[in-house]
Amino acid sequence: MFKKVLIANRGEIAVRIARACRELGVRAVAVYSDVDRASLHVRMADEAYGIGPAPSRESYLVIEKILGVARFADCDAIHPGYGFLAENPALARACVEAGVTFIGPSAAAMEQLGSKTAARQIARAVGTPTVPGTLDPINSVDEATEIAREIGFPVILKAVAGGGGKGMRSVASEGELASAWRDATSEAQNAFGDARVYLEKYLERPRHIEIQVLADQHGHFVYLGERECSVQRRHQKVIEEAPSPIMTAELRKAMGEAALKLARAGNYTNAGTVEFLVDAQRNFYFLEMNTRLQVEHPVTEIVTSLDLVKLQMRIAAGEPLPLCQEDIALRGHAIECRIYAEDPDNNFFPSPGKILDCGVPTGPGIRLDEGIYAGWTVPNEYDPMLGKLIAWGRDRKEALARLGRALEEYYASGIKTNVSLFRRILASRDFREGAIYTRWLDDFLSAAPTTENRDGNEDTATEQAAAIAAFLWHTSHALGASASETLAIPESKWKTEGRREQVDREP
Ligand code: MV4
Repeated sequence: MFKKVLIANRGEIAVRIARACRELGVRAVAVYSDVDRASLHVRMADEAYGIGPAPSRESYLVIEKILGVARFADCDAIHPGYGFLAENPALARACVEAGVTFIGPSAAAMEQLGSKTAARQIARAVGTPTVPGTLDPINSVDEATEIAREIGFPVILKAVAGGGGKGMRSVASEGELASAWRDATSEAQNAFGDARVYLEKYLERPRHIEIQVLADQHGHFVYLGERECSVQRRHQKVIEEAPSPIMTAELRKAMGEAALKLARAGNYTNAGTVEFLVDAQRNFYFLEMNTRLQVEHPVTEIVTSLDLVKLQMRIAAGEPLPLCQEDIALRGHAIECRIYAEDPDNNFFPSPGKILDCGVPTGPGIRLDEGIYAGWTVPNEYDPMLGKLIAWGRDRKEALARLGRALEEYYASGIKTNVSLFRRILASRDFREGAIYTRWLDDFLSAAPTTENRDGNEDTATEQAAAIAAFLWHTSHALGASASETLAIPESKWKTEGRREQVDREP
């Protein structure tokens, strides 16, 4: 095992990796930008080094700075986390040259499987199903029309360089193709500097289901079941769960084996995720591969009882996988909420700032992966994710009940958070029934308030009352009051107003 690992990241994932290091008896080295000097990941590490100004282009994204620290601090490995340099083959390559182990796949595997078009070609070659459509970019509207007629409408145009839904247009009929072509190509040009698009059959209301895979350096591959990630807002995941509410043992096996075929063909090593779209008939289609540890890895950890970060480190250190496919058993149900410093009442606008106080949910079946503390200021230079709240239950129903309960215990005052969004989602009939698809949340949020009410959302007054009750609970709890006192109606107008002011700081 390594002696010292550099964590080339910040926030909750850097904290998560530091915890794995601690458990393995490995020293954890943090890096931080000027605005992260007092961040939790720095406090959790054994050593920490400044790497420059707040903008990530001048700090967390500068390979030479990261490797400079690795050399100076005599680290034997680098864990990139997710985002930043995690899927940049240049870092993996620079590590090889510097004699430092990159905790992740090889640069070559990253290039092959991390590229959408290259991965699609590999998928076709090995028989992992892909959405019907072209493999190569299309040169003209006429060519697009011809292909669309062949595969049948509706179709979807996607940017070759695509990501985050940019340069993507669905086309219902031939009459819409020309304008969709103009929109998709110009958006792709603006976003990626690459106007090329390709065409696929458009799937209506598909689910986004991904398979977690692990591969060691000795040719052993396993899949760790799936994660259902259909609840997304503007192509950002909001809630993830394992298992998927629609999964069957047969489908899991078929998708798992399809994912491993792809991983094997790309000589993949370490942890990776294979994304699929799944239609209403449970047909699945390969979408893309993520060659990193993902934000939502905890739901898989919980239902498999495995520690993915420690396994990543063991694999990178050359150890063989300590388990084979038959050893992997799934137990219960886990659901994760991504908690952001953003204002759900103001179009989810980021809400960085100083956290005055925060409440940490605990109790049966609860896990909180956070990178914050009371008194810390959420910087505005980075993604404003504060952490992830994850609930486990013996079944989905119990997991949902625990998640709802833990969300009531969660608060971060001084900033806005998106916690009220989860209360709304958990209260909706569609979500409770698992009737979700990739555009479900966007549809849900743009639906008229009457629809939302019919779906079982609490009205504002109820929600306010609940928030006040939660606040009272915290206040009295801190003072050691009894349960009956916590529900007492405030007797003084001053107290009521004071409490209301506090509550208003919460989402
Ligand atoms: C699709 C699709 C329907 N049919 N492809 C969006 C992001 C990109 N990675 C793939 N995406 C989609 N591709 C076909 N042929 C619907 C989506 C899609 C989506 C996919 C995953 C998660 C959220 C999504 C939200 C809207 C659309």
